[in-house]
Amino acid sequence: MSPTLIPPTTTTTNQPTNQGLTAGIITMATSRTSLRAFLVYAKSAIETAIDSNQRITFVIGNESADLDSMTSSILFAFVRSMAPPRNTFTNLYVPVTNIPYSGIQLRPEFLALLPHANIEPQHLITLDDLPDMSVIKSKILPENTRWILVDHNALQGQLGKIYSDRVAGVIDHHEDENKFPDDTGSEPRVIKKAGSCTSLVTEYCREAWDLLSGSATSSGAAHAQRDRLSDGAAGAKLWDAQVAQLGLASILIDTANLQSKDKITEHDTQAVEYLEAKIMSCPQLSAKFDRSKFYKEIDSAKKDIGGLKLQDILRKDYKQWNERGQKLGISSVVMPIDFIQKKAGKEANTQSLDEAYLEELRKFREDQDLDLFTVMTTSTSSEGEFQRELLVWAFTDNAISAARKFAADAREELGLEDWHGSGGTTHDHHGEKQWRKVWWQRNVQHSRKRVAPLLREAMS
Ligand SMILES: [Mn+2]
Repeated sequence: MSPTLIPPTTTTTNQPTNQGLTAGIITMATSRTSLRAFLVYAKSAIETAIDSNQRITFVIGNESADLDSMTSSILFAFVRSMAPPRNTFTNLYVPVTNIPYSGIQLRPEFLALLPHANIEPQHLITLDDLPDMSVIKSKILPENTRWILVDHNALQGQLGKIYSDRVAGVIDHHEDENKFPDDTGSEPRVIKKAGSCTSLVTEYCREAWDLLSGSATSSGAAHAQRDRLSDGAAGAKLWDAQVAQLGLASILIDTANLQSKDKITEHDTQAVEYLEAKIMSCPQLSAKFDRSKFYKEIDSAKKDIGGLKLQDILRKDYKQWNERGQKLGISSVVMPIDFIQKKAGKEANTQSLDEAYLEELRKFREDQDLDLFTVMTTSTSSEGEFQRELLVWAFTDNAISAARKFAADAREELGLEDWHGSGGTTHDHHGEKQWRKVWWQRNVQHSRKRVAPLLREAMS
């Protein structure tokens, strides 16, 4: 027999096993498994935790639930569950995508990517797999949980109200909100600048993943020879390569296929190299894998939002904050305002595009009950240049002062330049004072990661 690359308990079936269920604590079998089987198992573990009052560790991404958040949580949970640190709270880490299940359909890039990892939307663990927010506290006791945050560093929303004290670790590339202590014991506290959070997760998991895989990063005749002798090893390589593709997709999307000089860091280039090596050492994938083709496939899926309703486009990549009792919401849209106008005009069946799109934004704002609503667009100009538009709309007196302050304070840093028909005066809407303005944001390196803190600062 060849030296085993994997522990002897390896399961090669696609079915989760129950052997990890022991008295008291839910444990994942240390066996290697496919992502598909892992997710099925992790999902069932939530039910077990509820039914038998057991401990559970969640790995959760941010509320915009973009590709980066989804893959960060999965990559971390997948590797960490198979190589948990000693004396850990639980051996199993359950990755949660921070949206209801219906939100997956709004993310065509998810639908394009998941088959590469041999999973389907229903394998993802979403908020719908947790108890209803009104009863979750009694079904999953806070003291029975631990939360690892990826792609954000403060647990938001209803979950934040109940479980903030139970945050045990974080890996993120947003501004540090200093919400929890420096010492996180055996869990990470990594907050660094990087194009993609998935790059930081990859870096963090690398050592453990290598131990699991033998030396999967190096290829060569010796390995090939050895692998032929072991179906289990070949299976593990495929599973690793599938997960690697998930991670790679996020990093490529976040760095424009490693072309975006403003965003890319050493963490990203190294993570891409590492993940790509995992893909290339899998015989089933290496022959036909082409990074640029892969990037283009996911990127065009992401931009293919023409089939979505405008309200869905606005909530597709959306984040919300409470700042001194005021509610701020920011929608990121991968198409320009011009597209939003035409879309709104079409849906309302009217020629008056300006009124139609403003009406749609107003409706979104009302549904979310916002004081301040911002839309950030990204697009490519006819000359092929990456560009950003920024719309800020204030609906209350406090928000109006904040918006004016933001306009003055952030003008230089963001390179704000008046947009045609840009507004910028207060006006009455059915007796309510409002303020709205649109800019070109010429300093395009600044994403919501920077714009959100600037807006929040102006509100405080
Ligand atoms: Mn991110």
